[in-house]
Amino acid sequence: RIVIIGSNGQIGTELAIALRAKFGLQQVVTSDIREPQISDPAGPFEIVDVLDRKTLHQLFTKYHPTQVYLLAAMLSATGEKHPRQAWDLNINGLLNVLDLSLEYGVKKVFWPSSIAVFGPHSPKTDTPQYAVMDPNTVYGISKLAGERICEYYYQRYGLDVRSIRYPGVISWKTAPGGGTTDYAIHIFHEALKSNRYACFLASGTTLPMLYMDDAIRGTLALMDAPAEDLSIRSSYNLTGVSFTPAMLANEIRKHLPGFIITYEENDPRQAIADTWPNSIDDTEAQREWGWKPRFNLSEITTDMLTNLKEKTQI
Ligand code: VAH
Repeated sequence: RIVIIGSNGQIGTELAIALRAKFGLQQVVTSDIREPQISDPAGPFEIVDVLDRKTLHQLFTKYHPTQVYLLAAMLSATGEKHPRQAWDLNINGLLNVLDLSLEYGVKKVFWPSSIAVFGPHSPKTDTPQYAVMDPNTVYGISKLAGERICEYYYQRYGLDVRSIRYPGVISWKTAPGGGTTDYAIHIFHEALKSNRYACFLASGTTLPMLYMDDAIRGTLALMDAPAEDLSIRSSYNLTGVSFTPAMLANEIRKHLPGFIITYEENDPRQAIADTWPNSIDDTEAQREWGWKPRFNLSEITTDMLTNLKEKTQI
């Protein structure tokens, strides 16, 4: 059995769909702190608080998972509003899952990191796998610490835990999860609704992004790779395409002429975005497990608008 903890989130939701398509509906157990909103083809679901070791124990005892995907976390913007809760959830949730995965002999564990592990003194362009990392958001600090803990559990205990430093992930199936890159999702909803969008990041803010289809395909490719091929047990750099809000608006305008974007000043998320890389070097992922993105900015824009149009017309 495969268990996904945090299956209601933006990435968890789509990992559940992909893993159920691959392994079968009943082979994948989803779990989150509350019932899911979207009525996904229901496989087994459990209410689980990743900070409550008792219910977590019950989950592992009931299903004896061979793989565990931990997607429960508090993201960058929300984390700055609730720093202690973000640290607690992101770190103690991870430690609980790593400890129980060891105790129950789980074969493989997946845990998401983020480009948020890089900070103001990290190289901005083509940020390499190994670099100065001085994150100054609680989210980024917790993800950097989490990477160190994952590598430790691999080296000290032999736990096969694997991880990806996701850039901003763009998708249409779920609402975004309180991150700094959420503008790149909101913009599509607003464009279709009112043909205008007030962007909380400045027009020239370049950030590395990844389409959800690529993110899911890359995650499954990493999890399928032979363990001996993997040299990185902290977390792999990964990226799709880098762009600015202005570039995205221009792409949207090709589909929705007259689309207007305005820019709000002084949103706290700007200060977060300014500490992150403009672009990422993901050579190791390409070389060690064949990573290659498929969606460029034009294809992301077309796919988002097409699917959101259909979704809102249902
Ligand atoms: C966030 N979407 O904005 C997440 C992600 C790199 C961005 O970590 O916090």
